[in-house]
Amino acid sequence: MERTFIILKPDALESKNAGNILARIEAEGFRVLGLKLIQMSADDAGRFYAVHKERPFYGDLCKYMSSGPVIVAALEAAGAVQKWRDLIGATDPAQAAPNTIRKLYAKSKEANAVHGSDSVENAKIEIAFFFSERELVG
Ligand code: RTP
Ligand code: MG
Repeated sequence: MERTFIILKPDALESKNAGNILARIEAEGFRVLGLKLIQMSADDAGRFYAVHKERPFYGDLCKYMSSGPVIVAALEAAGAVQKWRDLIGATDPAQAAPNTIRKLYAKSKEANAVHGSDSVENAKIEIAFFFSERELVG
């Protein structure tokens, strides 16, 4: 079984779609291993998105991701990383396929409802960034 790491971003909580997205996670057959509501500091967001440090949107992204509460979760499924990325759709909701989470709930390319790890390796790093082993079910 594979793990992925996801975030319900500030816009998803602001628009009260967290429940809809969690229901979709269950309906699509993911097992939730860990889940919590947090608010990242700008410093947390900066470290989490360090891979994007040189990108022009990095500063805005860190400010945005620390602007309100988010829900972080570790999910398990067969092929969880790609399964989640297929379910969320393209980064820009205007480009996202019908019925994907970003098509349904994202507001813009930045405020795009959800995050998903882009590889199994990064999923491990991202889960460890937010969760201790004791916070994950076996
Ligand atoms: P994520 O990492 O959040 O799952 O999103 P992603 O792989 O689809 O997109 P990525 O290229 O990794 O970008 C990370 C997040 O940065 C924001 N972004 N803003 N204004 C812009 O042009 C722009 N481009 C990216 C989005 O919030 C994106 O999800
Ligand atoms: Mg990404």
